Amino acid sequence: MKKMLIVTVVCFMMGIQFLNVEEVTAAKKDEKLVIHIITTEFETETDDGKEIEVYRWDPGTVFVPKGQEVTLSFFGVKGKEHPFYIEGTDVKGNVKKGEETMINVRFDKTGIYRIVCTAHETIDQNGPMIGYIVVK
Ligand SMILES: [Cu+2]
Repeated sequence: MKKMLIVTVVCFMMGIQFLNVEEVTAAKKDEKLVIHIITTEFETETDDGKEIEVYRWDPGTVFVPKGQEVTLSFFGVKGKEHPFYIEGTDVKGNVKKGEETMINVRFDKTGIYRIVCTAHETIDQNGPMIGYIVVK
């Protein structure tokens, strides 16, 4: 039991170590940061037998450093296609199943920018398929 605890603590500390390495790598200004986002889908059935589903960006929230050019890589996994725009910018695109859509962006102002899929924007449209880019 004591051994298990020690192993757990060591694994936890190594996890923290890896996290630090990750942050240092991502913070390098001369390297292009690529942020990967996929399209996914959740399905379930309510108690009265109604099937409901929602399309999502995954991850639903990403963090981008202000003033740094980053590449957003969207890969279509679930759903035929997802036309989208990024609020507060002129960025528009479309993500199709099995295809990767790459977009280079730079945000010069801090804030929260929403990635809105126009096909699944609301609950009625099997959404909300809205992601959040946090620029800090
Ligand atoms: Cu969509």
